[in-house]
Amino acid sequence: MEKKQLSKILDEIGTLLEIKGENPFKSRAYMMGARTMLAQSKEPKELVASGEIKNIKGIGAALQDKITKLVTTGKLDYYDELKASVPAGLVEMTRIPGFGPKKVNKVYTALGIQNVAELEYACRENRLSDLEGFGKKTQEKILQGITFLKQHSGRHLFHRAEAAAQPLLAAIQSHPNVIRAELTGSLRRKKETIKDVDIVASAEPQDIGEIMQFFVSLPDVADVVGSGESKSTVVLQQGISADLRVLPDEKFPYILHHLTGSAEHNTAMRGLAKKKDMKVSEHGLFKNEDELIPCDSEADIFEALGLAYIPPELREDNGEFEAAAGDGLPELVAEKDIKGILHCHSTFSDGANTLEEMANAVRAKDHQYFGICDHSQVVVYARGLEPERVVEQHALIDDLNQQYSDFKILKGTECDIMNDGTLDYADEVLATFDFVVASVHSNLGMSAEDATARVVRAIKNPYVSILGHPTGRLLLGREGLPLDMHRIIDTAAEHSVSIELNASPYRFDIDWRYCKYARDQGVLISINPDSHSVDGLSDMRYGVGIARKGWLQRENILNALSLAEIETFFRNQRNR
Ligand code: DGT
Ligand code: CA
Ligand code: ZN
Repeated sequence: MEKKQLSKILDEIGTLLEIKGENPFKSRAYMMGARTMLAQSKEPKELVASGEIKNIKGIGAALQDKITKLVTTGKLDYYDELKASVPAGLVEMTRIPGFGPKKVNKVYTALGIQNVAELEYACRENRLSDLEGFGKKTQEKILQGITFLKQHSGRHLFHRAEAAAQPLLAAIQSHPNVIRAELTGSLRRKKETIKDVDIVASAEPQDIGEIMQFFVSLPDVADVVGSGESKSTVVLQQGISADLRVLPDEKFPYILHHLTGSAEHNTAMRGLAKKKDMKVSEHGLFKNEDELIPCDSEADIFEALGLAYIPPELREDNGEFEAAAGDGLPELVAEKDIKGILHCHSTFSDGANTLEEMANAVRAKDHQYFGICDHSQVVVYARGLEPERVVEQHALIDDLNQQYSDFKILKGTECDIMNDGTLDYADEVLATFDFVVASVHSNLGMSAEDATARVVRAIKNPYVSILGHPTGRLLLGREGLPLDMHRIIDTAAEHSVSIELNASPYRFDIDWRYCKYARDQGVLISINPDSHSVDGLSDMRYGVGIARKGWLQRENILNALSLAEIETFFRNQRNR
C-alpha cells in the first residue's frame, strides 16, 4: 500500500470517528497520522519493515498497529467495520465545502439528515436556522457548497438546467445571423431531470461557422469539449453540458423533432412512417425512398403523417400517436387555468414568510384562494403546530379573511401520516380545518407492502382531502416510499381523495408517469408548490409543466376549481 492511499484511509477513519461523535482526540490522532505519514520521505512499507514506524513522532501504538496491518495485508477490519457502521450519505456530506464531520454529526443526530439531498432540502425548508451553531448564513453557505458539489456529477434537476439553458438560447436567438433556434431534448420535453442541454439553430450555410464561434465564446461557457462544423459541445459555468447544432433552415423542423425525442418517441414515429411508406429521420421526411416532403414546421411533419401536432411534453411513446391519429390529444392544462394555491408553509411552522405575506403574494397572482398547510405537531424539526397553535392560526385567518372580499385563506394542514397510517391530529382537531393534506415525512425505508398499507389507510381517513407528495422522494437524492401507485390511485378514486403533484423541482411527486392513470380513474390532481417562502410560489410553473407531461387537462386539476367549487368539493369529501 502506497503512502497516498494509506494516508487517505487514515484520514477517512478520522472523519468517520468524528461523524460518529467519538472522542475528538481519537479522530484527530488519525487525521494527524494521515498527514504525518504523507510527509515521510520513505514509503510506509519500508518504515514498517525497518521498524522505524515505532519512532515517528505522532504515531502512537494503536496507529502503528493499524498501519502495520494495512501495509502488510492491505486490509483493516477496524476500518471496514467503522465504514459499515456509518451511512454512506454522511460521508458524502463531508465533501460539501465548509461542511465538516462535526456539522454532519449535528444535522444527523438533531434532524436525522442522512445525505446531501436531504440536507439541501432541509436548508431550503429553513430547518437549519434554529439549530445550535447554525443559522441563516450557514444555510446559505451549505447551499452554495452543494451547488458546487453537484456541478461535478451526472444529471441535473429541471429548474437548474432550464435556468442555465435559457440565457444561452436567448443569446443564440439574438445573434443577427440566426434564423431560428429552440431548446430540444429532455428540456423541451420537460423531463424531471436533465443530462444535458440540446439546442438547435438554423442559418445560411456560410454563417454557420461564425455562429459556432460565437457560441463557444459565450461568457457562460466554462470549457469547450468539442467544436465541429455544425455541432459544438461545451460545459457551462453551472457544470452542465450543452450541445448546439446549426443547420440550413430547410432542415430545421426535422432536426428539431429528432433532437427533441424522446428516443422511444422517435422509434415509434419511424415505425409509423414506414407503415405509410415514408421514412423519417433527422435528415427529413421522405416518400418514394428519397423524395423529401417539404415541411416548414414540426406541425407539417406530423400532418404529413396524418397526425395532429403532438406537444413536446407528450413525446414519450406513451400513447401519443394513437391519440394524435384521432382527436384524442388532451388540451393540456396551462398556468392560466390555476385558480388558487394550496399546501404552502408560513412562519407558523418552517416557512420563511408570514401567513399574511404568503396570502398576499398568492392574491397578487389574481388567485381566488390560498390554502395554508403548516406542519403538524409530530414534525418537531419543522416546528409543527400543536393544537393550541392551530387555534391561534385559525383566529388569525378569520381576521385576515375579514379584509378580503375577492379572496379567501383556506384553513389547511400538512398533517403527518404516522407509521401505522393514522394521522398526527385527533379527529376533533382535523375537523377544524377546511381541508387536510396528509403526507409521509418519516420512515421512508418501509417495504412496498407496508408502505402501501400505510398510505391506503391514510387515504381512507374521512378527513383527508389530498394525499401530499405520495412517495416523499427527492429527485437525484432519495427514492421515497416504494408504493404500489395503482393501488394508491384506485383507493384515492374510491374515496374521492385528490393526489398532490408536488411542484417543487426537488420532488415532482406524484410522478408524471402515473398522472394519466389517475386521470382515467377520475382522481383530481392538486398542483401544489409546497413552498416555504413567497419566492417558492413560482414553482407552480414547473408543476404545471409536469402535469402537462402527465396528459392532464384543466378539468383534472383540483386547484383549477373556483373558490366556491373547491369549498364544495372539500365539504362533500367529509361526507363520504
Ligand atoms: P437527457 O438524457 O436528459 O439528455 O435526455 P435527451 O432526451 O435530451 O437525450 P439526449 O441528449 O441523449 O439526445 C437528444 C435526443 O436525440 C433524444 O431525445 C432523441 C435523439 N436520440 C438520441 N439517441 C437516440 C437513439 O438512440 N435513437 C433515436 N431514435 N433517437 C435518439
Ligand atoms: Ca439532452
Ligand atoms: Zn411535506
